[in-house]
Amino acid sequence: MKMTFRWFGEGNDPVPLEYIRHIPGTDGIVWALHDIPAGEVWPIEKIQAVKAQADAAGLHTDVVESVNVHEDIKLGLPARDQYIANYKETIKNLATIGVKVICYNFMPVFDWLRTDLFKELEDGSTALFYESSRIDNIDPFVLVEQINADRSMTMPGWEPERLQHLAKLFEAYREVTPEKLWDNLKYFLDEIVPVAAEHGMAMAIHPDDPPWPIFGLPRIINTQESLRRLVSLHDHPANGITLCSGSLGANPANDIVAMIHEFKDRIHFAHIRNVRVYDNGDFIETSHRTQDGTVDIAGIMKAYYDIGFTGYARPDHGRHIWGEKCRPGYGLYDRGLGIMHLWGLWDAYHYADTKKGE
Ligand code: DNO
Repeated sequence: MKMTFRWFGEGNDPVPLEYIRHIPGTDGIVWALHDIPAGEVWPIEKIQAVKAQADAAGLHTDVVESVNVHEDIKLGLPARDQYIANYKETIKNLATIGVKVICYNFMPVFDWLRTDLFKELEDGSTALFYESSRIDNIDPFVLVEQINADRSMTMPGWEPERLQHLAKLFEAYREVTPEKLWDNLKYFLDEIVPVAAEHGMAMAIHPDDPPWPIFGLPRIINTQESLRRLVSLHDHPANGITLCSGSLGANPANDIVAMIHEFKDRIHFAHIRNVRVYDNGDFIETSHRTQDGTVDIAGIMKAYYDIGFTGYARPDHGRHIWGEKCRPGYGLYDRGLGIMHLWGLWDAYHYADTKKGE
């Protein structure tokens, strides 16, 4: 397992790059050019600038999260061919610095969604929270207006420059059934996976977060069965998965340990975090420690250990602790603690294993 840490870039992330090196067993950053809009080619000079910064801090840049997929590709519109051509150019440019994994998602309109970014936990720290009743039965057209009026409600996917397009997008997605979205995903993968493979890279789809449809939009990557369909859609090792235990874990019916065993050859990137799911379907993100949430982190680490996982991993959203001012979910402290919990489990399994028979 190769441990990494997500970093949003100079001026965009308050975590100093060199601090990441202080976290034991952590060798690389997970990065992106966050200022390049989805669909545009990532320029080589900008890619190389990030690589130079990471090199100076002694960290690798093997994993990109995310090269976002333009909505026209997800919608299957004629303009998708140009956006797919641009995606291929980006892959070629990323190959110049030896990128190995590209994480992306195929969630219409939105990426991850929460209703509260700083919900207080019983220990006084705060964390990302999802309150079902605030999302279920919401009319997205009304919500666009509300957010237009109150920018403090902005969430990923609701960036001011996108807001005016949201109503149009919802309109366009009325035509897109889940089956149509699968077709559009296949079209994308058939074009992209061979190019990624040719450049020594793997594509790794991130599951839907939360793992169910929201605002009436189709969402298709959120169960073991859907991951099975995904890998068979374009049957090549470079058509892979970012297995996110926190996203999938918000649905207690998802057996993540079983997924690790079934998709072991296709998991190129592991996002590992805990979440506490309440009886009414609400969920809050907790520390990574197994006992603090409802996701079996110890079992998940055992599964990764047992399959001899050699892919990339990262801790995922952390709580906001010790007064840290950080991007929601992406502070240094709790993610650093998270890594130590994950390595602690891994090392203990390894120790128990190597002692066997001695
Ligand atoms: C949230 C992240 C997601 C993820 C994308 C991958 O914190 O896990 O935003 O980066 O879904 O494309």
